[in-house]
Amino acid sequence: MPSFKVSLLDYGAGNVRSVRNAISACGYEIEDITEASQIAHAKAIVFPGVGSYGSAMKVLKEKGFDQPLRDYLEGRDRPFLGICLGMQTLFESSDEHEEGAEAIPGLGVIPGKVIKFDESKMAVPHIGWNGRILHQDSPILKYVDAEEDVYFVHSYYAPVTDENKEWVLTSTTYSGQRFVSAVQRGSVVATQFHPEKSGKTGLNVLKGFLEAVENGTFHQAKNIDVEPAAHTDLTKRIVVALDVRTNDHGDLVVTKGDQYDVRENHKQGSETGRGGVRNLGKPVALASRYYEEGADEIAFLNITSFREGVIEDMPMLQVLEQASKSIFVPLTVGGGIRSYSDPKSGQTWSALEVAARYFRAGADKVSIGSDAVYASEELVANGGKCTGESSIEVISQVYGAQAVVISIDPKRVFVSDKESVNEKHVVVELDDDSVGPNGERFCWYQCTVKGGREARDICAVTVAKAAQYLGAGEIMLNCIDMDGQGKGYDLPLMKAVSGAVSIPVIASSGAGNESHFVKVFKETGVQAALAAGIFHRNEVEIKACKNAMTKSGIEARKSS
Ligand code: 1PR
Repeated sequence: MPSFKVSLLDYGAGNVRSVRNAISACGYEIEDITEASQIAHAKAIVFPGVGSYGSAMKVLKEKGFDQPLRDYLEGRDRPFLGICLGMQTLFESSDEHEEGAEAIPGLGVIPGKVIKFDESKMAVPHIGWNGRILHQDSPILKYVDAEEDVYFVHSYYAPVTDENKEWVLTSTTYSGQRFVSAVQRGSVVATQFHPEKSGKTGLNVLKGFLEAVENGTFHQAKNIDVEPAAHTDLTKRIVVALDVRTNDHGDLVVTKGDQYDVRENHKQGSETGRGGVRNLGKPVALASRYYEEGADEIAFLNITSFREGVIEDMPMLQVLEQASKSIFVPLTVGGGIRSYSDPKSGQTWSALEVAARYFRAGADKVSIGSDAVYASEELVANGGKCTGESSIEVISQVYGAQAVVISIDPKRVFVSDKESVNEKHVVVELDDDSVGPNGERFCWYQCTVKGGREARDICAVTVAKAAQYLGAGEIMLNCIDMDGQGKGYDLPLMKAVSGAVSIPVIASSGAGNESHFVKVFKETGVQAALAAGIFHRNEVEIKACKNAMTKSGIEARKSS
């Protein structure tokens, strides 16, 4: 039986539902800090920073939490766990501020400044699973093997310096840049990574911390000599997608199409010659299975959202609420992330309000499909001038680029020569495996909206670049021609888009076996590969894909 309640410093800036769920999963109750006076009496404070450095510090100040927190942290003998921004605010200042403004002062507990990753050398943000180099042997990490990877998502980092090195618990390298990935001094602990999103490894970090509070064993941490050349690598991710919709009986099911057609074909006796919606299982149960089997991320896509308003579509919110209680890897939700007005009541919701509902329900990222195509068209029409009003811009401004994924649903348009295509479209040369039905050696990838139902006069490369410019943090790149075919990813498309943007690209559509994952990672610049059908039909195990990747020298997540 736990002897204390965890005091959660949730200053209301965003979704900390997963942190709450992870603490509960470790068997602890939570007490919210709503008054500054509670800080001094807390037994253990967990501070999951959300939003930007400036806004976090501003809210701490406005609520009068900043000085009581400094006092609490002063002696290093009161248990504290900061997460992500909750670690960065412990430093003296951060460069995360508006252009031209001065560095924002932090709590100043750890010497040094938080700075931005160099966008000219690496994709920013640093998103995904990466390792840890141990600088201290600490009871906090008692239940975690040194090799296990943890989940990061951040654009700013604290470098390891002579001034802060006695604080460093672990460091991590990203594209050769070493940064502080966890700190501990006395009972003050903080992680740049997200324990609540790092699967069982993350829960074990939390367990180690809570047990050290319980037993008062923080002092057992001992410094370790670190090999200067030690480094870690960002792993390539495997994402499982669950296409969700209501079937003809009104049940919410996971389905899977062939080239986006999710109905059984040619059902005998049916008037239309078409069968019902394929039912491959229940969303939360399937997602839980994938979590247990090692999925690095899970995406729920409401594939009929173009028909109804997402706010009305409460089952998807419930799916997220349920899933986030027991699934501790990043969750993305897509379908219907746009502004919406209810014709009956006349009430309207902005895209930001829709996204906020999903973040509060437990989503870490929202994925925008049709609306991203419209926003890109508008950007091009405006000669590259942003309106500041698109769903990508508004959601990214409030929740950060890492929370905004763009889902692109292109179809191939084969052509025999480059010149016959309007010059605004990027034409891709095809390899021998992908030539067109009439031997065409080129194609451009035409974007669609409404789940592939309507083609638009804009290509996938243009939408990807526009979306990055508008503030998206990641691209989920489907291909309708390859979807459900099991013949492998569309490599020319993956190459063209990942080569045109600096944000991570998730390859999607067409995975049929382990070798397809190896191929897409070896031959293109994508950072993640998504599959649906092969996992739903139990044809291939996630573990087998990771083994094949590792055998081919591709880093895959190591987990407990
Ligand atoms: O336009 O913002 O409302 O978003 C709609 C979302 O729903 C988009 O992300 C769009 O891709 C998705 N969507 C719409 N219709 C379908 C459909 O299948 N009829 N699903 C659909 C797209 C993409 C992946 C798919 C992969 C891998 N699904 O989730 O599962 O292609 O499949 P595979 O491994 O079996 O080949 P908006």
